[in-house]
Amino acid sequence: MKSFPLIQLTFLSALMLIVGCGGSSDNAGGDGDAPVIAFVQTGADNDWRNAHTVSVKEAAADKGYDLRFAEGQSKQENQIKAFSSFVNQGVDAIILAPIVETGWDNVLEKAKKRNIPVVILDRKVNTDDESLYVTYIGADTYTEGKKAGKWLAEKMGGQAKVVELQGNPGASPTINRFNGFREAIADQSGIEIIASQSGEFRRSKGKEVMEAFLKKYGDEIDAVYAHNDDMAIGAIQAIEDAGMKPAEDIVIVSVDGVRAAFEAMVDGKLNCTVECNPLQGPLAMEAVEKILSGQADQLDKVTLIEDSVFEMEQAADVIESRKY
Ligand code: GYE
Repeated sequence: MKSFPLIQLTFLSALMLIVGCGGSSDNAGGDGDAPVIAFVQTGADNDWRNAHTVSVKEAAADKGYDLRFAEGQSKQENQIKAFSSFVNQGVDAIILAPIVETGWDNVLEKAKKRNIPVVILDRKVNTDDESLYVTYIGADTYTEGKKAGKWLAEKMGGQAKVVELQGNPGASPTINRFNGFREAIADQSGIEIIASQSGEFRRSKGKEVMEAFLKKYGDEIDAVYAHNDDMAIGAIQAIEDAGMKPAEDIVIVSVDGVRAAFEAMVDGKLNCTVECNPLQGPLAMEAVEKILSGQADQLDKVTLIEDSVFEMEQAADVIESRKY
């Protein structure tokens, strides 16, 4: 019997795990003739991301596409492996939600050589060669950061010591929400960001970082700006564990607008969330449909989705109508 070194087997099984059929056959409505569309997702680390994945899978099923799904478990190298594997399979199109902005040129070139069109979804790629993808569709994360900054400056009457929980380093929403917020408070000399660190867009990490901030700065902290709701919810737990009242002793603003954030607002624990709609599947599949029918030139290079701001006071009235 032929034996494989253990390391190679581990690598192979890891690859099979992330590129495996999980998510394809259960949702895809395609038969043998259906276009095969690959979706390379970042991971599954928060409520927003899971709603995003479901939206893409459902939209593919609605179009009758055969969707092949892979997620990178929050690691770019996993995404690159999955992407390359889909190129080798010769799929009809690839949708990529890139975990970080840079480092994509090689695999995108590989897809271009095989004439496989690529749609960039949700997060941006940073490349000098824009011909490497057909179109980008995602939220306007810079404006989201600005909205959060403007809301907070007003709420605090222009005076506050703020701690910031950032998303994954190098991810476009992290960069944009960081910069957009700063632009909004640029003329507010009384709003001071005293600490800023990554909570990786995850609840547990948001809690951990907030605990460290509270240890270091204690009741000096007036407000939290979290780049997503999951980290804000982690921060709420840390604030409560420290014997303080979230949303009262420390004002909290975050981004996404997931159901758990609305629940926290209804409970009086979160002050504000800037919406970021994860239901991007239908837009992505419409783009794919145009590309496959030879109408790629009708697509804008960039489509930004604009969203609203929700405050605690409105939460009870709108929570039932929330779709994610
Ligand atoms: O805010 C966050 C997710 O890329 C816009 O990524 C998205 C962000 C979203 O992990 O919750």
